[in-house]
Amino acid sequence: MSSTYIIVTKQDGYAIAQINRPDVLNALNMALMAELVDALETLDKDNDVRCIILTGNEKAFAAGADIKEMADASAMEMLLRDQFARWDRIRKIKKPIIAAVSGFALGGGCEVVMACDMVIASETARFGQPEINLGVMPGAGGTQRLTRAVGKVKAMEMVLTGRVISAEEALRYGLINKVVPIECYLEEAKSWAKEIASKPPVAVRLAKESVLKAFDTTMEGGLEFERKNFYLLFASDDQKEGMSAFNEKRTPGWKGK
Ligand code: DAK
Repeated sequence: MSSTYIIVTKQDGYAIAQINRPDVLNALNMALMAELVDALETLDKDNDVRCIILTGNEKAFAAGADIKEMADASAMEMLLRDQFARWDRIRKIKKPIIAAVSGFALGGGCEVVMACDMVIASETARFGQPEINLGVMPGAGGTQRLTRAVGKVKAMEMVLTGRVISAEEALRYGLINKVVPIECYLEEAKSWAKEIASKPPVAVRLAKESVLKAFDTTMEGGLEFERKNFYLLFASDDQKEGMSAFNEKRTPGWKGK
């Protein structure tokens, strides 16, 4: 199911979707974004896949939306192209997505990373929202998700100055989960994906949904949502199996329902 710009491989219960437009540091043009979202949605429906790794190459995860494609557009063209509606579909993916980042994750690239659920980075990874230097500002979550991840003052610094931060700094600010040497970042992401793929899939799905709910609801609404998902899991075979296996001191065998 690989396409022009996205290479998909599957193994051990997870899939890797690799952004592949290396000549322009994986700049995200419309065709690439369409293929990326299609690939993620296909993997979301694939029963053999329980976790998705999204990655680029060693030099770039993605250096942003394609500036050449946007440069001459009018506001009306930007609105009517509706190219960015696709970006919203990434956050509807139900399976966990791990971003494995090396090199540049800038502008739209950083925003795609922030739409993922966890982030493993190589020591060479660089994160930033440099849109201010182009006369614009972030448009796909860079003012909202970044602020929630790193807090107001750091988000202001990054968005208003366009300053790029290192992997170590991103770790310190809670933007990413782990930094590893460049030789290991994909292997590390694979080991996380394999671990998540070994968990009961329905519980993983509802747990992801519940954590994401924290971003767009009140505490009371979120707790209510969490509790209902918790109760719902008692309708799954996997809950019966998980708790029986614990009591019988054996490894559970998940059915995924
Ligand atoms: N777009 C198009 N081409 C790009 C690009 C980009 N974002 N980034 C790099 N390239 C191309 C370069 O033009 C160059 O192509 P050639 O000249 O060889 O044809 C090639 O990639 C290699 O780049 P450099 O020669 O510049 O490589 P360096 O190592 O010297 O520099 C760099 C790497 C990452 C520092 C530099 O390339 C750079 O500053 N790139 C631009 C980074 C940037 O400003 N990114 C933000 C773009 S704006 C929205 C959703 C998303 C967005 C907006 C709205 N909505 C939902 C509403 C997103 C906006 C953006 O991301």
